[in-house]
Amino acid sequence: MKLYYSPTSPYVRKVMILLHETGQLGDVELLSAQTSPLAPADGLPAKNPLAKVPALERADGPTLYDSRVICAYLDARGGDKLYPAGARRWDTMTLEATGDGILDAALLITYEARMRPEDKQWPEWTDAQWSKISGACAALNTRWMSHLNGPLDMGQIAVACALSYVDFRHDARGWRHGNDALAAWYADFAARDVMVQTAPPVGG
Ligand SMILES: N[C@@H](CCC(=O)N[C@@H](CS)C(=O)NCC(=O)O)C(=O)O
Repeated sequence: MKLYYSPTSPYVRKVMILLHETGQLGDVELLSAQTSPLAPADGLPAKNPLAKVPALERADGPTLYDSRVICAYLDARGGDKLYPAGARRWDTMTLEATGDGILDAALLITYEARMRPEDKQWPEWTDAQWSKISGACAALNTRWMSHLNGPLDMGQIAVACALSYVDFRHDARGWRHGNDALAAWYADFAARDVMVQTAPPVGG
């Protein structure tokens, strides 16, 4: 399999952590694809019509895209380790969607600041994206701590990748404020070997 990859993409990082945790790292070749909405990576749109990473090219089927699809596929291939069975499965998937939603809002803020000409930027819209992130952090802090402190699953990995990305690009906004339990959980989770090994490059 070939994974269209960027070392700074938090969505790619979800896939990399799953590959580590399920022992499948050696089954995937990494293909570097630096892509952005204004400059899609060469060859990527032919694999993923949305021109986004991650995308997973398979020998025995069409290319998969969207990190949630790729993670679910690779977890099934690797022995069903990170999406539990039963009622906890739906909680895990909702938690993963929460992490991805934080990422979607955070990435939009990044793109607004980096790609939109300065005179066309709209602070109210950026603040509205931030309120999704702060609302999601508050919900995690008040309603999800028991799940976050349970056995490792894809929901926790997605949330950790999201919080790490918020630190990476939007540290100054201070997501930890008022979210002590979540901040303490994240400090422990971020110290795991797999999180350290997949961290985005400094200055990336
Ligand atoms: N929902 C997608 C989002 C992927 C995504 O937005 N990736 C970013 C890199 S972090 C990208 O490829 N952006 C290029 C673009 O939006 O054109 C997923 O979970 O895989």
